[in-house]
Amino acid sequence: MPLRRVVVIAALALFAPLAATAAVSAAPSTAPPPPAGQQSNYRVQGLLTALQRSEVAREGVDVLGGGRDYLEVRATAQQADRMRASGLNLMALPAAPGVPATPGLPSLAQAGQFPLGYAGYHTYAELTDELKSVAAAHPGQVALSSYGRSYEGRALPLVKISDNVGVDQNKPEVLFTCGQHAREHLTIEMCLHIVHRLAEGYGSDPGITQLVHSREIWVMPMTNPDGSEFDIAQGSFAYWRKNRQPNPGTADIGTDLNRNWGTQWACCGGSSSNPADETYHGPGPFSAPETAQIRDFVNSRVIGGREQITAHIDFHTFSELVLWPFGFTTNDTAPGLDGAEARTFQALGKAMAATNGYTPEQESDLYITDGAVTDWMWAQHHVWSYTFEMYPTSELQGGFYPPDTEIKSQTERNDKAVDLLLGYADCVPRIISAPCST
Ligand code: 0X9
Ligand code: ZN
Repeated sequence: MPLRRVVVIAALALFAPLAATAAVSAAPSTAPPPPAGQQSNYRVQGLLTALQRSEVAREGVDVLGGGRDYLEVRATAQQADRMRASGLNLMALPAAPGVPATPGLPSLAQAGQFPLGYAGYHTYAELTDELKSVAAAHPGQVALSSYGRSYEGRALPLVKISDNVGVDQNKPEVLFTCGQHAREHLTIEMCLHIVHRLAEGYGSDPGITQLVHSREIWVMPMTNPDGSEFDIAQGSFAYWRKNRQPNPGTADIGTDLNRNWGTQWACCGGSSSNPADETYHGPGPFSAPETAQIRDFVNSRVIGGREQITAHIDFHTFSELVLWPFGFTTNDTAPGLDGAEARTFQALGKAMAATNGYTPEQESDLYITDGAVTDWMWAQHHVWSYTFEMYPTSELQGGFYPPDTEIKSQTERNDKAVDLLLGYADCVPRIISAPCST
């Protein structure tokens, strides 16, 4: 019990620093746009197996999204030529709106703001302001704090939602994380939508009231704020994915946060050791402050030897998928993930996908990843951890940059899936009538 108290007080104490740093952290990255210069988008068609898709992902090209028989990639002309020469079927795709075909083109948007047609998306400052308002409007249910600071010093926002939010109660805890990848702005809106919906539904919607009453819910709405801000720093989108941590000895910036986690880090060809690549895994596990501090927070929720967080969704875009561990192996089971656990992951994954129309599959069915968050959450803490790849399914529908008119429908689209995860959080194996385990 004393330990629980300490954790709550520590979290609440960080509220003030977040408020205080909102203005300071408005200092944006002023670096020039990344050398995305000669890159274009392509659909690589006829990739029928996970092995084929994993091989393309290992080419060093920037994988944007994909499905059962294709990947969409961002590649230089030379990379495209090489892929075509190796027999791959490439179709050129138009750039998403708001993304200048030629870097350096004047942009209609103000630096540091979203371009025309995207004003409904939230910058870091807009997000933190809005979170403060929600917390102020619902002081009994919503608490805003910070779980640390990004590489560039921005406070990393943390929202707790529960019926008696100031007290650490003994209830199943659920975590939602958004924005590990900078350019996936729709995911920030997803986490913000979760906060609004749970805060505003409490006391009026019986289902939400019950969920907020019976759970402690943590939301990390912008886990890579330096990257998210950099992506809009020039007034048009930069296609930025990684964090903004320099790589000593190179001119290359950034680590792919979703390759930097400590389970099977860099094990299996599902990430890159080249700092220039989009899937650079960093010099070591948790080398990025942004992943290390999520790890520390999740570790801090071990109370009495038991991880309090039981379920987790890490939101990404795009491809409309519900994915579960492991990503580092194409086997359904592995040491630490037995048959009943795999069936549980599948059952809840499929049930959630049935509510939003996404495709459910194991992470590695898309392509192999190592050092991804969901593998760590499960292997380290037995958190039932899912990746959602949100709208759309293709660059042709805007890729990472759908217009803001899509925000409402595409975030609401996940309401039932979010509720299902919250509802099962006390005993996820119940979904296959298996005993509740740790
Ligand atoms: O590559 C990723 O980290 C995620 N896709 S994204 O386009 N948003 O970057 C997918 C992670 C899920 N894991 C696997 N597909 N193995
Ligand atoms: Zn992503």
